[in-house]
Amino acid sequence: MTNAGSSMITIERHIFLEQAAFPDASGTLTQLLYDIALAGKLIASRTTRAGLADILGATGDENVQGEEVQKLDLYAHRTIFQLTDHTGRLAVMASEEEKDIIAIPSKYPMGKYVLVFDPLDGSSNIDFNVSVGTIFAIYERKTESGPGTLRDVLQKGSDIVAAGYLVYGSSTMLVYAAGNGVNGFTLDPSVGEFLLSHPHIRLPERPKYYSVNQGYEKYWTEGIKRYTRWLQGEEGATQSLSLRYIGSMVADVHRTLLGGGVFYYPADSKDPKKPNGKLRLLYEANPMAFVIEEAGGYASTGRGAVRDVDPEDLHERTPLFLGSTELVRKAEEFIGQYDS
Ligand code: P6P
Repeated sequence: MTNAGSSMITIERHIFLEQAAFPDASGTLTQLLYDIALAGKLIASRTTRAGLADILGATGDENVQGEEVQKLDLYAHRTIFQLTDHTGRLAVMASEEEKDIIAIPSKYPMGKYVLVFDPLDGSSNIDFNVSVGTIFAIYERKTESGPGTLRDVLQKGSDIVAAGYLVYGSSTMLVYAAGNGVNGFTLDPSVGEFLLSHPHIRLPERPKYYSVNQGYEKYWTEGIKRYTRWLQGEEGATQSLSLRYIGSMVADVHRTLLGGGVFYYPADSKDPKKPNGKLRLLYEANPMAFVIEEAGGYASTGRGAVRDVDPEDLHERTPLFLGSTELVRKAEEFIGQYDS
């Protein structure tokens, strides 16, 4: 008789097995990843019912980005905070929804890790039933002890210990990397377990899609315009890719990871207040860059590796090109050649 479920690997079992690859692991990172998986289950339970409850629509508040805060944004932010603030695994947190760093309440023990997250990215799409997601990255603290500081949070993407995302769509998936490759888990809502569904994800050799908001083309530099035409098969290209753009970063990056190609949000001249484009370095670009590079791809600002950027501000933005290495390097070539 087959051992029922022998091929069924839960995320708990997978993270535990992964931990074995790191002999000096204390298990704290393992526990932190469990915490995030649980937060994902709770957020998923709300996003999949968003159309039913009165949770749709905004709270009328504004977040630090000056963006209308959707109720789900707030729920996701609070869920992640409440599941992680007391565990003794973290020294400090940072969230898209909070202007400053988030201290661990003094009544709780300090930990050695730092968690930065975008609790619900793509939230402007919630009311249209478009996939949205949670993005996270984990670092080791830089300061020795006591409450974590801004210095512990403003770390380069090259110092990431683990990162990943949850995508709340036709199914709920958790995709993460911790230095030993990328693995994807699909939530089985009937049992409330994330099951390993996409082991050892690698970017496909043959790219299929390019992903950018072409509505902003008139605001692009010459280099970006020529790069985009190259992706479409002009400018001496040897391939022509199809355009796919959802406008929800987690969904666009997830498709790029599984289908190959390139996702980019370049700097544009549309908004003088956003000379570096729209995406946030700390909790959008760097975590996704880590995952893509763990899967064999590359992530760039257009001038160099995005994970080499030294952050100066919690909410600083960066131009971002990520996906198949060859395609991202080509973006750097066009920008270097045409955008002095
Ligand atoms: P645009 C969603 O608001 C978001 O922050 C990302 O998820 C997404 O990639 C981007 O903005 C879409 O921005 O300007 O194309 O609508």
